[in-house]
Amino acid sequence: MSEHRRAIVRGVADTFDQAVAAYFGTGPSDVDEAKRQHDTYVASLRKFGVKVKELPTDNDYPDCCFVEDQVVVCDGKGLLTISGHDTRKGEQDVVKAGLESELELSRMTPPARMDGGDVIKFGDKYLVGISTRTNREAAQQLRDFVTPMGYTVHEIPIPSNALHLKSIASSPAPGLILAPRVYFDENSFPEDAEVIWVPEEEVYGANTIGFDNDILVADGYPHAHKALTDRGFNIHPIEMSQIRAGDGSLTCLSVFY
Ligand code: CIR
Repeated sequence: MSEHRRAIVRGVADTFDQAVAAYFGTGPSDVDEAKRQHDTYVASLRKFGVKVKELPTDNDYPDCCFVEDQVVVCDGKGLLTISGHDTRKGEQDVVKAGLESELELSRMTPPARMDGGDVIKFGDKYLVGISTRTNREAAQQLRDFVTPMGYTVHEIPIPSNALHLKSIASSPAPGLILAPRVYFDENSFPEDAEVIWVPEEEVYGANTIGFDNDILVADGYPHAHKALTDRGFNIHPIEMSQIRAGDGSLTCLSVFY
C-alpha cells in the first residue's frame, strides 16, 4: 500500500509571478494557469485516494504553494526546517498550524538550513541533498531526528546548477530512483538502489510521485515516461509548465504524512 495516504497542499498565491526562479526558467508568467495546474494536481492526489487538506494561501509569500520545503515527516513526527531561502521563512506558520493536530512537531535549530525538497525517503534511509538550500548541519539534525525511529541518513552532494535533490531525482517506487546521470557521482545513491537514468534534457521529468503501480508524472518527458511504462507502471501525466517556471516540481506541492 502506498505511503501517500494523507497530504497537505497550499494554493497558488496571486503573487506567484514573483516566485523565486533561477533554475528551470525565468519565473511564472501566467498565475491563473498555475492555479489551474495546481487544481489538477490536487484532483489527481484525490483520484489516487489521498485525503488532502488544503491550507490557505498567502499573497505575501509568492512561493507558499511549495509546502514540501517546510517540514520533513517521519512515522507520525514532523521536523520543521529552517528555510534555505530567507524570503520563504514566513511560510512555515501556516504549515505548522495545518499539521500540529496530526503530527508531533519539532524544529531545527540554527545554523541548520534545509528545504524539504532536498529529502527523499527511501526505504529505511533518508537521502539528503547538500545544496545551496540545505547544509550538513541540517542533515545532522535530520539524522538525530530519524535515528531513534530506525532510519539512517545518506548525504548526496547537489551540483550548483540544480535547486534541490528532488528537482533532479525521485523514488517512484520502493527501491527505485529516477534521475539524470550527469548530475550525480557514481556513488551518489545507496548501493541497493536500482537507478533508472533519464536523459539530461528530461531532468524535470525525474520528479514523480508513486502510488503503488500508478505514477504521477509531469507531461512532456517521453524517455522518462517510457522507462516507467517499460517496467509495467501506469503513468499519469499532468501539465506542470507554470509550476515549473517557479522552479517547482510535483513533489514540492505537498507534504505526505
Ligand atoms: C524556491 O526557489 O524556493 C521556489 N521557487 C521553488 C521551490 C520548489 N520546491 C521544491 O523543489 N521542493
